[in-house]
Amino acid sequence: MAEAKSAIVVLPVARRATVKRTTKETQIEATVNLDGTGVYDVHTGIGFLDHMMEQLSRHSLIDIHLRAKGDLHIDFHHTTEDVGIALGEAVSKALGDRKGIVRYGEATIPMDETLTRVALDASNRPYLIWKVNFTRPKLGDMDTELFKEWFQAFAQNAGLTLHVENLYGENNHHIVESSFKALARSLRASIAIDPRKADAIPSTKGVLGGGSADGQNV
Ligand SMILES: [Mn+2]
Repeated sequence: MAEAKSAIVVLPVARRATVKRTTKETQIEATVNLDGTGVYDVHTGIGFLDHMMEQLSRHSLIDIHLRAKGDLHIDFHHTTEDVGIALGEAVSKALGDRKGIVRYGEATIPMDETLTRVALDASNRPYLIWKVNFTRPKLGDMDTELFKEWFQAFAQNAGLTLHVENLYGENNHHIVESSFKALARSLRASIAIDPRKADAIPSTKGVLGGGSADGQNV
């Protein structure tokens, strides 16, 4: 009779985090599971923002539970920005010391007539390049100028060098949605655990973030 083989199953450390953030302008609770399946439950009070957060979850495979109550009677600015902050903080917290991650990600996403490219470095060195222009002031009830605010807040708090460029496109809904989808796919690639280097910090410096003043050795 053959000897039973024993399988050693190494369970990965759960890369999950919850962030609660309360100011005079907004109350937000964001929970992420970086190793999810793209399950989401999102209510921000802004329909279009919900739609984008759902796309982000679906295409990054990050499970996102998000509740936001903001001062929408003023406008959508505080809620949009603070959702970006809270979600970014949750992603950064869940990444921990970022050990084992692939670190870089990129995606070029078509949506009918539109093409948008994102390249990112999940190195904990926040920076946003935003080359996205809109020809309409609003999508639904949302000011299109607020999308840059969300990306800025998310990049800053998630610790991403994030470059977003709309290469071409006409439909403003497609332009913004392809930006979020390209972010999602880039994020998915960059935060994946690299099976060949799962124990290593992906930097010759041995640590990610807080780089030297000249930006070298990262
Ligand atoms: Mn859509």
